[in-house]
Amino acid sequence: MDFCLTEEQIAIRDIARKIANDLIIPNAARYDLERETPWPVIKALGALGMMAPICPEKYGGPGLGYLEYALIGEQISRGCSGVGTVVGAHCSLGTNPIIRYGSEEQKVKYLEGLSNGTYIGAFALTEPDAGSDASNIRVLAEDKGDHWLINGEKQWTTNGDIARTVILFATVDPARGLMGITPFLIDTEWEGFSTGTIEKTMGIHASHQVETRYHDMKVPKDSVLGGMRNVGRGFQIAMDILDGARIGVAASATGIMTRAIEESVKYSQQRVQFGKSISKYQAIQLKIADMSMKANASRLMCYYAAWLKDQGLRVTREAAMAKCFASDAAMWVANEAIQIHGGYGYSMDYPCEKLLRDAKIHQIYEGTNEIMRTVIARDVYKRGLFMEFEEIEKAVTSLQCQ
Ligand code: COS
Repeated sequence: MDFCLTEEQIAIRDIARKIANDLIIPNAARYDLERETPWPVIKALGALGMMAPICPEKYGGPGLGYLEYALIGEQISRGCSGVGTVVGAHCSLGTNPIIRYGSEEQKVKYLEGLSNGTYIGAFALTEPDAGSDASNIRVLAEDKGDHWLINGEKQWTTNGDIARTVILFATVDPARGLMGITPFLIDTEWEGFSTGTIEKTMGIHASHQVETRYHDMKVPKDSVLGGMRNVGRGFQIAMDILDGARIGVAASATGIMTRAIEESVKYSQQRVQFGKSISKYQAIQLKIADMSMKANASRLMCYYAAWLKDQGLRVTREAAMAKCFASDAAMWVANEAIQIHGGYGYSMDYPCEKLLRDAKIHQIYEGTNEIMRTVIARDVYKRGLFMEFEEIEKAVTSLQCQ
């Protein structure tokens, strides 16, 4: 067991940390207030290949793994998790499906632009009646022989208004249920695509969630992600992609906690009450200790899930655990940070109230934490709790032997 990051991983984390300090933190309050898309950050990350670290070198990316993605995502969200959501949705939901399932033509056409931030990617799964019940999709893709005709609307599409590509999940036949769901790679420049207004969300204002609309949209036959063999495989593909995205949510929540602790340590050392710095009081120290424990546990769970994914293993349980634990912890930690700051914590002049507003969505998006607990419990019933270590060991050994 080796918990050390490599020199390269440390360097990547430190570059992301510097971008957060220099470019994100000084502008985060404005992004929040103005609901502004953080283009300068996207540009800077894109120039370093950090918009999609998991994109293979062959297609213009840096060819890194999920661990590096988590290291970067954590730092970005430490700066502002609205920015973290733009990047996370783009990378793990918008780009990863093309990397994992796209055809060679689709990869060649879009991955380089997605990796360097010229293109932004989005993922459209959710509909009014298909939220947690992701299989209940109504957007219809009719096979018209030489093309598909797509009609319907998606909700809550993060990056929908700035995206060049959308991974759209539609049904080719509602009667086929789960087996009709099909992934499409939609170019938003194609006719028939439009977006609705930006949702007035509680937090993560730098990222936009919009309705994406597909109206009499004629799309080429080969716009099925990965080609015709994936007709009817959309649900499995969406679930697989969400496993990876949940690692990103855990990383983002960990970044929120890190920032909350940094701010709380700084403030408590400066704030003097009853003749001494409040950091000298046990009431504050106990909070700092509990906040740090939760952040560390979350970080370990996140990196572990990322490491497993980089071994090529299915991480459904581990990603759900990391996402659920870290997002619940982030809510708790951000709340404690406000408490340490007292009245100032409640003020928009300090970063803590934003951390709490931003933390909340982490318990909801990429699957609610109720769904995460369902996924975890089902897996424990199916495979047992301690089986996993043996299974992982066997799987990793067999991968190493290949
Ligand atoms: N990876 C790969 N395949 C998966 C998978 C995963 N993580 N999870 C499920 N599948 C596949 C399997 O093939 C499964 O068949 P088997 O039973 O043979 O393995 C099939 O999909 C059906 O899965 P399941 O029976 O678990 O589906 P359910 O409808 O019962 O439950 C839940 C699915 C509720 C867990 C799922 O709908 C879900 O995660 N919902 C939340 C959706 C979400 O996160 N929405 C937010 C999107 S924000 S962009």
